[in-house]
Amino acid sequence: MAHYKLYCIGASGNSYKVALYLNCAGLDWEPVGIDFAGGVQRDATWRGENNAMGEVPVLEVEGKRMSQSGAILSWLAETTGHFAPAADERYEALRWILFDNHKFTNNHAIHRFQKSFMPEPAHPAVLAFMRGRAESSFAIVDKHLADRSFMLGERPTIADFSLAGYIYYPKEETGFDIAADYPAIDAWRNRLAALKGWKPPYEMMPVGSDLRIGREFK
Ligand SMILES: N[C@@H](CCC(=O)N[C@@H](CS)C(=O)NCC(=O)O)C(=O)O
Repeated sequence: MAHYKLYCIGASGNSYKVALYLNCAGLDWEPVGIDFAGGVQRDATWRGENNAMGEVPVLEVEGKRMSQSGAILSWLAETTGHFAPAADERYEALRWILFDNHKFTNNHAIHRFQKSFMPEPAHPAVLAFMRGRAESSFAIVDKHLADRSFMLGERPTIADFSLAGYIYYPKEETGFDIAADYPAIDAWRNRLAALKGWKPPYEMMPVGSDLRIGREFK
């Protein structure tokens, strides 16, 4: 049995942040799928045993389970040393991880879900609102990356893994053409994709139920 078990599904970019870190760090881990489309994460027993917040990713190590990709990445960096920010970069890493969770990942992920995974098409005004929010956070990150290789400078850290959650899903699924519209994000994601251990999300986590069957999401 692997040392780290990651409860996840292939379509979960929040899970991919942790999966990508574990693989690029060369750690002994395995993905464990959950029946997300069947709604297991809403079940009281699942929440009691895994995550009271009803979300993946959940990382299990030595019998302990933890959630929130930003907290998991911070803990992994602290306990393994891989991709850890330097002591004087820790709050800068936290600052970008918070921005990522609140805006960069969140708007992109919700827009993708509404666009591609709902049983009924979302109202165009809802999609346009989410798209505008995502575009604005993309522009901020694109500008930031225009004159540096990675989020904190010249080497990859957990901040990069956090922001990388959704940037490799197919453009037909996300509705964003990063290669065409955000050149600095595109160059950055290619630098990350050159790391040993990189794989795209559905190959990294070929587990769990498929979101595309289109069950209700609450
Ligand atoms: N901020 C959380 C977000 C986790 C999250 O939203 N996970 C989604 C899958 S990508 C989920 O489990 N959603 C279930 C729900 O919201 O009910 C993290 O970074 O771990």
